[in-house]
Amino acid sequence: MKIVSGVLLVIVLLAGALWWVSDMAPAEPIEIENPRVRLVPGGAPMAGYFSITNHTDAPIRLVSAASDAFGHVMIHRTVVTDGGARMEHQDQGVLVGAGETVAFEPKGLHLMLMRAQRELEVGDAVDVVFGFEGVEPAEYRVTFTVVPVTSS
Ligand SMILES: [Cu+2]
Repeated sequence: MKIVSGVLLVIVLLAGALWWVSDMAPAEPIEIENPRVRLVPGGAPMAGYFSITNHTDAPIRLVSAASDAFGHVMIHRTVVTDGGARMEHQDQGVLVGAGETVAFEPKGLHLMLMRAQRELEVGDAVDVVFGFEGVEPAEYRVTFTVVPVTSS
């Protein structure tokens, strides 16, 4: 009898611990990792890369990006065809499924940051405000680091 109640106590404690852990994480519904902008001097457009993880249990959509450091920001995807590579504006935004991660990376999805408002250098920080549908809050401010154009 004593053993049974001891086992029961352990089970109750474990369940409590599991509930506590699942209640703790994740802190943020959206996680953006390794945000970086490849420096291109001379006023040419620059590409921004990062990965985005949706920690909610419903799909979300990245619909906009803006930055005080640039005159215009677009969401692009590089599409490679027989004739070469071209960039397509993602006018429907980018869907991130529940629990999924989408990578913005070279030769794929990227932010196209146009008309830098000041001369940038490697190591500078640039804020980008992302707009989302399907999650609250709908706006996320993310600090990108300016990296050499040769970095991945
Ligand atoms: Cu582009």
